[in-house]
Amino acid sequence: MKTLRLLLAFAALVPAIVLHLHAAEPVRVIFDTDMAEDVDDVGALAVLHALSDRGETELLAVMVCARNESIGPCADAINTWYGRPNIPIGYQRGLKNGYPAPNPGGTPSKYADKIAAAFPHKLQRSSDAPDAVSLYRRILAAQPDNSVTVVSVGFLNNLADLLDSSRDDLSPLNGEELVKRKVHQWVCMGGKFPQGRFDDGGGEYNVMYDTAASIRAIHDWPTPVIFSGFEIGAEIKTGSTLRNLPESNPVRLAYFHYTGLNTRESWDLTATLFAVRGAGELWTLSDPGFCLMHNRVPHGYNDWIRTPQGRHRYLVARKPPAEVARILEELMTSPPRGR
Ligand SMILES: [Ca+2]
Repeated sequence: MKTLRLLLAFAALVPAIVLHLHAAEPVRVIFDTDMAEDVDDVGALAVLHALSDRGETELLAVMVCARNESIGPCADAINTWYGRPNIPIGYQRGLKNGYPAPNPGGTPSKYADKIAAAFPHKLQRSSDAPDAVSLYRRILAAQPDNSVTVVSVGFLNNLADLLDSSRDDLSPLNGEELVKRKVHQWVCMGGKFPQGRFDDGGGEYNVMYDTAASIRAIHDWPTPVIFSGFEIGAEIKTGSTLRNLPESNPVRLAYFHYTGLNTRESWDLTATLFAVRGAGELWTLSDPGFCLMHNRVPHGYNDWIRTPQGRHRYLVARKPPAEVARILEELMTSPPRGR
């Protein structure tokens, strides 16, 4: 009898649980990418579009943090191909020291200009796009409080510049206040955990070049930061199943020019998947701590300090890399809804 009562009580709860699952709001994401030297940015953007098609996320904007006139058009072409031609794109104006530095020509890319040349889009040059900081401010100001997830998969110059921004016509709040009000969390593909240096003493790519920007963004970010460190994406290899897709797919073309359609590490895809779906069964989160950036000439590196007061955590692998890879491959090869 007791069992029956329990069963009846559970049955009464089921509609509420189902309703709750269906009522889950899409995660509002701003995607901040270099999309130049490596190709996993393209895979990550494909994952975001696939998750948008499933109603799990809403892509509010793409911000470009590297210096390269083809990245904006490339991202615009991919967004357009996925049926979202009006996603705003912002372009950096404050990059001090990207890869390879010093290089006035910007970060080279094996694919960005080719994607832009092959697929329809509106934006002709990255620098035709609005300043990323202004676009951040405009979008954040219009969003509900504590609702936005920032996913960065490149250098941290845009985020540092956002924190440095002053009140203006877009918002009466300065950058730090605006982030604190609107950003639920920042998911950062960057750093290496818990040991931040490689054997040669160097740091992780995204945080090491514009070290001053990394220091400002990471140390002063006023809401929780979750790092998907180098070690997470490095184990997860994706991209080879793109060879089964038609050549008319821009994600396939980008990987073709970068890897020859062999696999590539999945740093940016992993951060993006986590940003939308959370840790789920795939990862656990570290204890809280503080990601301390060291400013070493010419490039910096990160360190990890465990402290219960910390606003930072990093992902820890839980499932085998191949299992995560299967999920990512399925998303990055999904055709756009309606195509
Ligand atoms: Ca990247």
